[in-house]
Amino acid sequence: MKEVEITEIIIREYLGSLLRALDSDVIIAGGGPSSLVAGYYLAKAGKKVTILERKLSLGGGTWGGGMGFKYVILEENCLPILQELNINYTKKGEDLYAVDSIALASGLIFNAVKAGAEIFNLVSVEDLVVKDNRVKGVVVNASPIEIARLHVDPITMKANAVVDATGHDLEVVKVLLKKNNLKIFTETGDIVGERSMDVEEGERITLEKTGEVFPGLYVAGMAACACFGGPRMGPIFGGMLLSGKKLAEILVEKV
Ligand code: 48H
Repeated sequence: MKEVEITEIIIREYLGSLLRALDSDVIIAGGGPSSLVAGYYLAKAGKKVTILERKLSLGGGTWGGGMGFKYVILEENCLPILQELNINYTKKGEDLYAVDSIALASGLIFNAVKAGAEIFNLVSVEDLVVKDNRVKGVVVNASPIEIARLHVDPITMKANAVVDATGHDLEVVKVLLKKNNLKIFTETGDIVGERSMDVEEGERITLEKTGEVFPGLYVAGMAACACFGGPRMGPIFGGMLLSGKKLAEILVEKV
C-alpha cells in the first residue's frame, strides 16, 4: 500500500539520520545564524557536524530583521561570506550593507544543508553529558515533549565538541553551571551576562570571545556575547556570521 510505503521511507530515513548523529565531531545547540555559518564551514572541511534546533524553522533571530522590518545590516568584513554563500547584499552607507533577512536566513540554511551538516529541527538540548571534568555530549528531547512538559526521559548524543549557539538565553552553559559545581573560563567563572546596546563593542566582544568556555564546550554568536558580558548590538549580524566562521576555524583544528 503506497500510504504505508511513504511512511516506511520517512521512518527509515529519519532513523538513519538519527543513528548517524549519535557520534559527531561537533554538535551545535541552536540553529541561528552563527550556528549555520559554523555548520557550513565545518561540513565543508569534512567534519561530521550536527545542528539541533528546538523550533520548526532554522535561522533563529534572522527572519525578523529589525522590529519585524525584514532587513539586517552587515559590514564589509562579512562580504566574503555572503559572496561564498551566494547571498545578495546592497551597499547603503559607509561600511553598511543591507541584506533581505529572508534571503539571509534561507541562504544560510540552504548552504549548511548543501555542505553536509546534519540538521534536526524540533529537537531541544536539555542537558549535557559531563565526565572527567569535560563535556562529552548532549542530552536531547523532542521539542513537542518539552513544550507539553510531559514526563518523558531524553536520549543522548556524543561529540568531540559541543557548541552553545542558543543565542541570548545561553541555555547550554546555564544548565552546565546549574547542575555541576564548576567554573567556566570567564573572569568570574560564572556567566557575566548581556549588557545594553553598543554595536561596535558588541560585535568586537562576540568575535573575541567565540571559543571554548569549558573543556569540550564552546560558545558562538549571541551566546558568546552574553556569556562574557558583551553588549547587545541589535539587527547588525556581522558578529554572528564572523563568530560562526571563527568557531569553525577553531574546531577544524581541534576535532
Ligand atoms: C535547541 C535551542 C535551544 C535548545 C535555543 O538567537 P539565535 O538567532 O542565535 P545567534 O546567536 O546565532 O544569533 C543571534 C541573533 O539572532 C540575535 O538575536 C541578535 C544579533 N541580537 C542582537 C540584539 O541586540 O538583540 O538563534 C538561537 C537558536 C534559536 O533558533 C532557538 O530556537 C534555538 O537556538 N535554541 N535549540 N535546544 N536548548 N535554545
